[in-house]
Amino acid sequence: MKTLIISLLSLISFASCHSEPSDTLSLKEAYGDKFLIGVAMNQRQSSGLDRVGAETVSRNFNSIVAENCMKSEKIHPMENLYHFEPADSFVAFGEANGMAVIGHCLIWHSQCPKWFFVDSEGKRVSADELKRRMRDHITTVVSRYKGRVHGWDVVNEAILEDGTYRRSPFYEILGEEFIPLAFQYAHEADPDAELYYNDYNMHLPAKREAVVRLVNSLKERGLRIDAVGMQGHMGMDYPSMDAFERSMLAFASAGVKVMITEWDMSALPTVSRSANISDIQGYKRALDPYPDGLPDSVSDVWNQRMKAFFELFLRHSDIVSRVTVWGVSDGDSWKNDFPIHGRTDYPLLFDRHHEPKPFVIDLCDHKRDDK
Ligand code: 9MR
Repeated sequence: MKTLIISLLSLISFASCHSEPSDTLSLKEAYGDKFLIGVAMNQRQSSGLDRVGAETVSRNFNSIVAENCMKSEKIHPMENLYHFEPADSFVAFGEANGMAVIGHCLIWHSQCPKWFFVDSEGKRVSADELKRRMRDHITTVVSRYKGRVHGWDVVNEAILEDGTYRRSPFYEILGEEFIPLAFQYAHEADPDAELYYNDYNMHLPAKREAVVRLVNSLKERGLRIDAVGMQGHMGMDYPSMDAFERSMLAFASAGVKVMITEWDMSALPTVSRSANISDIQGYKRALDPYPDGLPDSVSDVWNQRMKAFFELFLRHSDIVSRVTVWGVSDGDSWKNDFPIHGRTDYPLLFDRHHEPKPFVIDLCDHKRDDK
């Protein structure tokens, strides 16, 4: 019943949202020749339940990435059980729309099921056993979509802000070696697929340098790595454009392409919990200041900053191969639940009615006038 109601609501808003033809270029029409214009899809969109969302994707983007359905916890919840259906429909959606399909992600400490690291008695597995499990997982998933997935986030978020390795179970059991092994297994399973290292806060100098060292060491071993994914989770006051650009250039100098992989910009102020932790209600209000809409003054600053970053990516289109936003419309964003559940954020390119934000219209109109 719930599904039926959602479908009917989707149909109604689909009709109202798309009744008027527009002469505005879509993002992929305007900038698809510079780099891939991608978006993360959730399961409701790729399965067709959210038809409005799916339509916004097919109209505006030429690349998709799975927001959750290919993560190990979802696709491989138990050692002898794979759950492929959502990932199958995600890949099929991309193929049906002629898009570059991106797999996210093969090895990540988060959203990784517990069974991965323990034996039947609950004891930590040996290095050899973890290698066997990694190989099985990567080979099974990558082979299933061989020739259909354009590129994989092979390892996600393995390096900390200070440039050291994250103490994840992968690292604790295998040491640094788990990263080259993951790239080797992925390449063996689909030699034609592009392979990426993906991480956040990549503008920080120590992290930048560590990722450059990682790229160099993979290349020295003769392993394939095509690009570094810079997750673009931004705020109104971070990162500085200068530091972000410096990392883009550093990665390109190491001989890989740069991808802006998870772009979104919170429009809400950055709030420190330490300010007054006894005032819980005040803290919540500070974290959710615009539940009924973004004030124009804030929206203007947000749009200018997003536009400036997009122009930065365009200026470096010789080294940038993809720009992917992390969600379709504001209502879909993980930011509405972080750092507290149920707040109202405005971080994406399309608003809650699937209308493009002013800076997107601006960029596309500008391009149309050029044509
Ligand atoms: O957007 C994703 C959200 O729906 C999930 O609940 C969350 C679970 O960790 O992961 C989010 O996506 C993350 C991505 O996979 C890796 N980089 C950080 C993203 C935001 O947390």
